Amino acid sequence: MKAVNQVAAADTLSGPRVAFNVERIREDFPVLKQRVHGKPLVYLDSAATSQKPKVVIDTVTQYYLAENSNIHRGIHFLSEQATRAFEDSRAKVARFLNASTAQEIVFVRGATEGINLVAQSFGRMRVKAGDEIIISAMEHHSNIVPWQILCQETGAVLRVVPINDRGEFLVDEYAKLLSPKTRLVSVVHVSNALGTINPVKRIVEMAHSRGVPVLIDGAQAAPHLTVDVGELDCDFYVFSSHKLFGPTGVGVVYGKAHHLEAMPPYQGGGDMILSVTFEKTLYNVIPFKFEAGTPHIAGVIGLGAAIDYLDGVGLDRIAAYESGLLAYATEAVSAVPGVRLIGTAKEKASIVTFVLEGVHAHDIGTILDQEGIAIRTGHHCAQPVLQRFGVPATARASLAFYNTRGEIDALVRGIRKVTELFG
Ligand code: C6P
Repeated sequence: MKAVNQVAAADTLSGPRVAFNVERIREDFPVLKQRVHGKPLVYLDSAATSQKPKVVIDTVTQYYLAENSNIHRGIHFLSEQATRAFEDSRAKVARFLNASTAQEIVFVRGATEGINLVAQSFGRMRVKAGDEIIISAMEHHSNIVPWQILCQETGAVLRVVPINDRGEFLVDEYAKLLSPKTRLVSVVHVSNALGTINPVKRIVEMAHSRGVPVLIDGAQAAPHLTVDVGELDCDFYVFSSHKLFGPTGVGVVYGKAHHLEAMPPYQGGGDMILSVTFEKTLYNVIPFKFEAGTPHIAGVIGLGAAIDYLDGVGLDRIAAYESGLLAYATEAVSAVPGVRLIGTAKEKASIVTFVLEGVHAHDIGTILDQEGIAIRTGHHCAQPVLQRFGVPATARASLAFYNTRGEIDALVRGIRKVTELFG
C-alpha cells in the first residue's frame, strides 16, 4: 500500500478539460494539512460536514474585515455592498440548481430548517385529517420528524416506502402507496446512512401524475451530483451550505415560485414585511417573505464563494473522480475479513457504511481516531434505517473530492488494526 497522501496515477483523472489532480485540490483545503495524534489527518467525515477551501474562508474573513453591514436596510455604502454580495449569492445558488429565477431561492439555517419551513407553511396549508404524506425508510430524522409533527397537528398519516436489502427505494411499493389521500411526498436524493442515490426524477413523475407535490432532501446530493431542479421538476429542493464546502448556519430551500407565492410565512419579523400596523401586516414578496430577521450574511456570501469554487473545479469532473474513489473504497473495505457493508445499492454516492463482526462501531471510530482517521459512527441521525438492517450502530466513511486512494488505504490498515486488537 502506498503512503497516505502520496499521489497515485489513479488519483489523477484526465478528461476533456484540465486533469483532475487531487494533490493540487488538497492545497486549497488548509485543514487537511494537519496531523492528528501524530498522524496525517485522514478526513472521511464529509457527509457530516465538508471541509472549506481557503477561498471560502477568505471570503468570510474579508466580509468581516471590510464589508460587514446589515442587508436590505441601509442606504450607506457598506450596506449596499453587502446586499449586492448577498443577492449575488442567491443568483449563484439559482444557477447552481438551475432554478428559473433567484426568487425561488430562500436562505434558511440548513436543510433541517428548510424541511421544517415547507412542512409548517406549505404542509399546514395543504394537509388535513386523514390525508397522507409519503416518505421513505431511508430518511434522515430531519425528513421524518417535521412530517410527524405536521401529522400530529393535523391528523394526517405518515406512509413509508420500504427499501430492499441493498438499501434501494422500492418503486413498486411507492406506486402502491400513492393514492387519492396522498397530499405530499418527501424523499431523500442521496441517503446519508447508505449512500443510495434515489430515482428522484421517476419519484417526482409518479407523484405529479396524481397531482402530488414533491420535496427532495438534497443535503447529501448537492455536494456530489449535478442537481437540476428544472429537469427534476420537483416542487421543493433543500440542502445545507456546510456540506457543500460552504459555511455552517446556512441552508437553501428551492421552491417553485407559484408555491412560494401561495404559502404563508414561516416566521414573522424584520425583512419579511412590506408594512406593519397593529391592525395588519403586509408581507414582503418572495423570497423575502420567508427570511425573517437578519440572516447569516457572511455565511450566504461564503456559500456563493463555495459555488464559484466548485464551478471552477467542475462538478462533472468531481462526480467522475468520486465515483472511481467510491468503487476503490468499496472494494478495499469489503475485502477486510469480518466487514459487512450496509448499503450496497447499484446507484451510490460517496458513502461506505459498514459493521465489523464482534466490534461496536464506536470502538472502530475510537481506534481509527488514534490513527488520525475521522469517520462517523452511530446511527447517523437515521435510526429507522439501522433498524431496517438490524444493527444498533454502523461506521461510516464519507468521501469528498479532496480524498485520495492513499487515504482509503490508511482506512483499510486502520480497520485491520481494529480486527487484530479485537482478536
Ligand atoms: N446529516 C450526517 O452526518 P443539517 O444538519 O440541517 O445541515 O442537515 C440535516 C440533514 C438532512 N438530510 C440529510 C440526508 C442529511 O444527511 C442531513 C445531515 C449529517 O449524516 C449530520 S446528522
